[in-house]
Amino acid sequence: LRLEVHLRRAVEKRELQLYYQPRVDTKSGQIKGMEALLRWIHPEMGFISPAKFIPIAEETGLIVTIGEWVIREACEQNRRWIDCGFPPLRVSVNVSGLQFQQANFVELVRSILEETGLDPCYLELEITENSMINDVEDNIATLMRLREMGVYISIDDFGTGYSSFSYLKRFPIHALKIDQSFVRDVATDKNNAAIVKAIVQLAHHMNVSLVAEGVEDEATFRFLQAERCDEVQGYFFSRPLPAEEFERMLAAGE
Ligand code: G
Ligand code: G
Ligand code: MN
Ligand code: NA
Repeated sequence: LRLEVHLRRAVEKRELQLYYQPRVDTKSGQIKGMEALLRWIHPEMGFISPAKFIPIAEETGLIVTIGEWVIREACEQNRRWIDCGFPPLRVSVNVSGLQFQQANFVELVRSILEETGLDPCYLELEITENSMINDVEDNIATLMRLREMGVYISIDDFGTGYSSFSYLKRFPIHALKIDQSFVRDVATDKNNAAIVKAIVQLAHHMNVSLVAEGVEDEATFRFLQAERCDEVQGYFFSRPLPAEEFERMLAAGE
């Protein structure tokens, strides 16, 4: 409960930061976009993992305010990078279920895009399967409106949730992000290899991109390349970086 009190102040006190991790095109090796990942650096307690504070933010409803800050910050930063003359990239942000279910969510995204002047095609929202299985009809309508706006949508942690194919076929999405637990050891674990191969095929037959997260070594990357996974993300390419470091990496790559 103490953590909750600290978390309430964290937004006002600017203790939250976004780190950025590149999403790499499997074929060309080029950076195609970046995932914004929330970090909390508390003056006394130090670094607090999102795995620890996101669940508290969800229980207390604080995630709605925090999530709004995340989208705005990611859009502002991305707009700055485009204004600097870097080749435009898409930034993806994690949206929690509670945030996605807010009645004004679509209008919030629209107003943030207007305020920041970011073209909607440079924003992607990552939503987990579990966030969408209640009120499926409403959620599909929300996804449709976001899609019509030009925003990209992906399903995060794919394969770990409770959704079924009957929902999946109706979700108007651009990408599936296969969960790290299937990607890890894919080069040596037969079951993971079978699952990843099947999901690549599933994604492609459904006309959506497949993104593999948690790529930590070259063998895993080679496997995903051979299986024609579209994008890869993980420590093998880069850890999530503070904005200034991410910018240095972009500048070095030019
Ligand atoms: O970056 P890291 O692996 O430590 O993140 C741990 C968890 O926190 C992941 O499940 C990730 O999706 C989640 N997370 C990171 N940033 C955000 C965010 O901005 N919003 C939400 N809702 N979840 C986030
Ligand atoms: O749930 P989500 O997929 O949004 O969470 C992504 C989390 O995975 C982030 O916390 C990020 O820091 C972490 N991450 C990113 N790349 C790797 C990786 O290669 N290995 C591991 N173990 N974690 C990673
Ligand atoms: Mn994610
Ligand atoms: Na994920």
